[in-house]
Amino acid sequence: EEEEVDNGGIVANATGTQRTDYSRWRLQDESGCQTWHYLQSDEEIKEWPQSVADKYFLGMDTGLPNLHPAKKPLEAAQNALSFFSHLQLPPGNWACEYGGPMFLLPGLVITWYVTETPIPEPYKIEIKNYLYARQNPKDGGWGLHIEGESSVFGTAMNYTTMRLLGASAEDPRLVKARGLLHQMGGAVNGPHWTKFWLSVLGVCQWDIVNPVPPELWLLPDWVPISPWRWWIHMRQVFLPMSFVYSKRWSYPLTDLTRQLRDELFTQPYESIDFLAHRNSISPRDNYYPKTWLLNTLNWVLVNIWNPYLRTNSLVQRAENWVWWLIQAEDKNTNFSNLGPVNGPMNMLCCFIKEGPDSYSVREHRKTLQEFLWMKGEGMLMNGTNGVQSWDTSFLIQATVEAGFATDPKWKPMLTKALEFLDHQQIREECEDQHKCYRQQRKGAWAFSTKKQGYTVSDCTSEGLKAVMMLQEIPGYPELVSEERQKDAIDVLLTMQNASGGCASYEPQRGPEYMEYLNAAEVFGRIMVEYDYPECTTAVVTALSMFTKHFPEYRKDEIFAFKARAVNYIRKAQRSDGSWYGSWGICFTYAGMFALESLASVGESYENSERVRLACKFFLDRQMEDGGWGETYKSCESGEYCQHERSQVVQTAWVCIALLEADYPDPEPIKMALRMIMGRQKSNGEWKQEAIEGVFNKSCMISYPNYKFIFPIKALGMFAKRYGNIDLM
Ligand code: LAN
Repeated sequence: EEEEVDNGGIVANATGTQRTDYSRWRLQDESGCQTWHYLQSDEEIKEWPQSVADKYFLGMDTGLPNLHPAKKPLEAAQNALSFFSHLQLPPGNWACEYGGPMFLLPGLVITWYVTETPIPEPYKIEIKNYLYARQNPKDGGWGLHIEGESSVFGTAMNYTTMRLLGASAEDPRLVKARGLLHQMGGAVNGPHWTKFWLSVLGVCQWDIVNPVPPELWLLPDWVPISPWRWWIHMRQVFLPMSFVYSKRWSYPLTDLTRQLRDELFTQPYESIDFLAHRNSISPRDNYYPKTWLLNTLNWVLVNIWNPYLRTNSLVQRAENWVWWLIQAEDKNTNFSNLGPVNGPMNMLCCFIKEGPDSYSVREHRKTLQEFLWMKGEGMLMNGTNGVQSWDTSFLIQATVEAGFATDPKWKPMLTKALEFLDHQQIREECEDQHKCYRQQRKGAWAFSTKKQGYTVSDCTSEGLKAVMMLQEIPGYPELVSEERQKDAIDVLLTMQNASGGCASYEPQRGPEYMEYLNAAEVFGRIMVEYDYPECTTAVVTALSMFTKHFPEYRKDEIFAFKARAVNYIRKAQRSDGSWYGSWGICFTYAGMFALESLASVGESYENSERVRLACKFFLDRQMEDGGWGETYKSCESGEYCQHERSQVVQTAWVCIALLEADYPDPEPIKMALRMIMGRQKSNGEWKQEAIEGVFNKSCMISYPNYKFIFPIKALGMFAKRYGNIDLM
């Protein structure tokens, strides 16, 4: 293949596919705000050398040395930590690709297009490369997530993205994708969010979009279905979406969008009855079909409410209130926004309301960069603006658990990590906290950064535990004071549901029957908060650890909280001994947490039927090579689905579970750890296997650092219990 050199190191192969020069990419991390930069001049390149972490993320050779082959668990853990320590970033945190969902880039790219935001050439090239790399080879489409089968959502949205980034409709890969899209009935069969984005782009007419009435925000707070009671991700997406819907704002037709009108449908654009397709949806996209209740409500909104009852003054009031809430979200997050869906949408609202060159639009343009990530396949959009606090907390805990924290070799690394958590603890409440329905947050940790600033029950717990674990070791500075630890506890104590369980960002605020109004079609369990064994366990263990240090602080409340929480864990166990996981795949993940909860109140294999049943559930599923492996189908179906190959991460989870349970026979755990050690590379790393995480039952998301964190923890726990014995 002939390669032609362009400026900026961009090359094109014979088929015209371009590629940037990977040695020019750099990840910048300023207090956890991560952005990727493509260096243009030789001078810049000299001044800002590429780090090992950059190279690793880009899939380049890191040059890290081969290590002494591990025979014992702690040797394997040391080797892993040696490798992983090189990936720590200057502020002290770890980072990684946080991809998986395939519906995020389209929202961003459509927003860029309609707000006429210039897209740097290297970004354009590498986003296309990523989407080509993730196109399903079988049928040419894209799914909801990287491992999912092709759907209209994935295919219509990513096809559109490709075209907006300059890919030709005649490119054989796009021809194939279009063929599949037509086979699935075209974009009219997409879910609600496809119809929304394509209407924004001016490729669909707004009649095809099921109602997103901003008026709902005028409901009094006591109404059980008031939006402030919904799961925060849904209400924060609904918010800007309702603003745009209310205005029926569309980008003026361009040559390109005119072409897309021809390409995305199976019949001529002019002949499509958009209103009639409101409820059209392909079976592949219809994970959670709309209920009769929602369909009726939509019918009333379209046929009665909108034409006859929706007065101008009502619309004005609703839009004003919604706009106020959008601004509050922007202000409270410094334009980071809660996530990758409402971020672009909020920017679009600012564009509509304040114009293309307003301060708000310019700020959004900047912060949206923080969602992008470069890897060997190209550029993708992360599920959050990073995994900073979460992964850093876990790494600290695994390292302490393995007994490495007292080793001078790891002290600088761990001190840096502690400094990071110190900086990232949220120190004050939001402005207008109650008016914008925000949960208490002073003392909390977010999943990513303090700037994003959203309390999460388990992120706060894991952050607090990591801090306490290090600070009690002589030689580590006390950075997070007693008072600030108590602030974290104050937040946690607000997070319990009536059931005793804990949810994610807030305690459950609305009734579970709200799920009848789930309009997204592609996701399950999204409308309100639920109980999660994972989150509940994290809070329980944080409270326990805290009580050891400060036995008197809010003693009775903590005691009662824990009792209720563990009771919930007991009740959530299924009759086969398992727990369903909501944020990791799936039973192996939740089981690890649940058994940790039970262990924390003294329930183990020896004294608890429940724990024995849980161990049996796992042992019945151990694979021949000693490992465990379940596929993402477990999350979708609610039944354990064996993977064809065992998985390092899930195997580590089960080892931890069995060790927490004090399972009496070490043999199955040894076998599992041998499998894990056997897969370790000579430089200490493990290679990426199947996807690890999930949200809303149907969408998977990658946690690439788990393949370091959990094996280190499992190996360390084993050595603590059985000694650092030869395993290989
Ligand atoms: C996350 C990521 C982290 C995750 C854990 C901390 C692991 C969990 O225990 C609690 C929930 C939380 C914070 C979580 C919630 C939902 C998120 C933010 C995500 C799975 C990452 C991406 C996802 C978000 C909803 C993606 C955007 C999609 C929409 C449907 C709005």
